[in-house]
Amino acid sequence: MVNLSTTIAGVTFPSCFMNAAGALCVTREELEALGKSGAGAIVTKSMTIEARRGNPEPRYHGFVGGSINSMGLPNLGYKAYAELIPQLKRFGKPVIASVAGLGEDDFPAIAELINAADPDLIEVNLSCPNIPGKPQIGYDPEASERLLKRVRPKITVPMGVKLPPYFDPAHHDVMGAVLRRCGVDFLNLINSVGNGLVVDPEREAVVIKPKGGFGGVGGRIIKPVALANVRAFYKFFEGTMPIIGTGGIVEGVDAFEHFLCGASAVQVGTVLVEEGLDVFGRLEAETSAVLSRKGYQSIQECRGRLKEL
Ligand code: RRO
Repeated sequence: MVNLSTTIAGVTFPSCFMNAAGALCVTREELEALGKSGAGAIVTKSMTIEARRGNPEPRYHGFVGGSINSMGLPNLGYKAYAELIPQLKRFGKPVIASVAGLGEDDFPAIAELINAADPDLIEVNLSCPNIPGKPQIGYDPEASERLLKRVRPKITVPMGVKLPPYFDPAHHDVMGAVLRRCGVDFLNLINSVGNGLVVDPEREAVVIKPKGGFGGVGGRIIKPVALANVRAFYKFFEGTMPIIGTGGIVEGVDAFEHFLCGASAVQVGTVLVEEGLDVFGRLEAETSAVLSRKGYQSIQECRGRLKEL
């Protein structure tokens, strides 16, 4: 029997598969549905101080190979999630609260109140690509360090950081050093590949409305970028940093590739939105079959074991 349970920063997850922040996790109803589903955790939408309706529609578009979104942080506001968290914990699986903000002062304020609601883990989102006029914090190492040093003392549960994709080893090294100095407990790699552009040649038009059609790209086509970031940070921290792999997981074998690169758990965004909550059962069955065919009995056994030539 293959064991698909896993541990991130000392917290045990009954299954390694969970929703990525943003995917079917904004409202109470969606979060409760995740609680009842086969997901190994409930991850909230990234939250801001005030409730937000988000960007104008259309703001999500699925296509063969992936998706593009510019949701613009639609969420209920942090106070609503703080009230919901104790109820969500009754589903008997970890609750991960995703904390965002529209400015640097928002993050510590939200982190403090959300930490008091006692989620199992908190993920600090440094990588939303879709707020007009606000660059992704994760691409500014000094701003990231400043912010994480303010947030760190407010959080007593394991604190993770969700990063944007980096495309050069120098950037992995700079950000790795920042994360080490800031006492980060786990990483989530990667957020969507920001500011991509999908074109509909028939209509000769963009496919989403905000930002002239620019948005975060997710799904199957970003898998190599996600795997590279998981691998780079796994190696930077010499296997000691727990990593949630996010990006391009469509089938069980994709999750296996994330584990080989160094992930201990994985999240699904695009495929969850496209397929619905039954995706968790399918991915579990497929991943069990892959691991068993390869002779592994657990994720821990294959984690990080990617061979180099
Ligand atoms: O809400 C969004 O537009 C959004 C967020 Br906060 C994020 O972190 N990543 C993304 O692809 N979309």
